Amino acid sequence: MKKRSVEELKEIARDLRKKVVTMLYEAGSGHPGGALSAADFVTACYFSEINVDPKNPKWEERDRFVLSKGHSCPVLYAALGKLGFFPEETLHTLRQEGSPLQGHPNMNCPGIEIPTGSLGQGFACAVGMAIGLKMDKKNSRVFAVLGDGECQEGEVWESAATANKYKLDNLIAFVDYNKLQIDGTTDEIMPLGNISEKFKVFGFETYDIDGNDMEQILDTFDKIRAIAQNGKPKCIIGHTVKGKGVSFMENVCDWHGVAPKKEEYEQAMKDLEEGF
Ligand SMILES: Cc1ncc(C[n+]2csc(CCOP(=O)(O)OP(=O)(O)O)c2C)c(N)n1
Repeated sequence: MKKRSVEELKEIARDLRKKVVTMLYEAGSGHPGGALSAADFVTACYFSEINVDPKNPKWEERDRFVLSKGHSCPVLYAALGKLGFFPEETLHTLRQEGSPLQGHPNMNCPGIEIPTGSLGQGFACAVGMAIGLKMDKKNSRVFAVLGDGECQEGEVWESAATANKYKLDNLIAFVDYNKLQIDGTTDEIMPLGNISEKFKVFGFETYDIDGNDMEQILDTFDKIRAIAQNGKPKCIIGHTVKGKGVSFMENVCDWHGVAPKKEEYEQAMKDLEEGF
């Protein structure tokens, strides 16, 4: 993996965000909020931490990345395109019939490990992958991104218990804790209590960080690598902002699953280019 500076990674995250907004604008539909909140973690994974080979997506020794909150896939597509898993022009085909880039990820897209979108299932698959890698005595790791709303699913906790049982220290979960879901705050819809403590009692090593802070994400990866084989799965609780980087989308629930119209698109690109 090429060594990149924090500044370079922040620039990549900004580029991914611009691509997300552009893809959704062109498609006329999709989910901006959770894609923008997860952009820094996705960047840190793909451009600094995980081992993948865009020219050989099925390389056996690769790390696995599972976007369990599959609706946020535009940011994953933007990362995969930038890395060369497929031509970047493909990003313009988001959600079109026949495109590998569907509204939720599927296996027609190079680099996608498992179809996701039904919340909870991706994490269960990630746990299964981590078990499989252990059985095969591989050193690869599995990174899984979950939403906080997704953590209301029972399957998440069945999977967490399984990760504990099988001592999956090769599993790194990231909860994109942006405090919002489709139509309200997670606290209003179904309070989660202390997510960090919950994962801890399920046997995870936990890390509470600002999930939009590149330095903190990289620092956490360093900490995780330092205790890589301690027999415990890891969970990063990344406190994030839904819609991060776009002034009128930040912390606004209505931007969960709506594409920007022309003027909104132009404003969003200006915000991402110049800051606000
Ligand atoms: C099993 C299941 N139930 C319901 C949905 C519909 N759904 C799609 S996104 C979403 C909200 C998810 O909230 P969160 O996990 O916090 O995602 P984020 O805020 O990061 O976008 C829901 C309920 C689904 N995809 N799967």
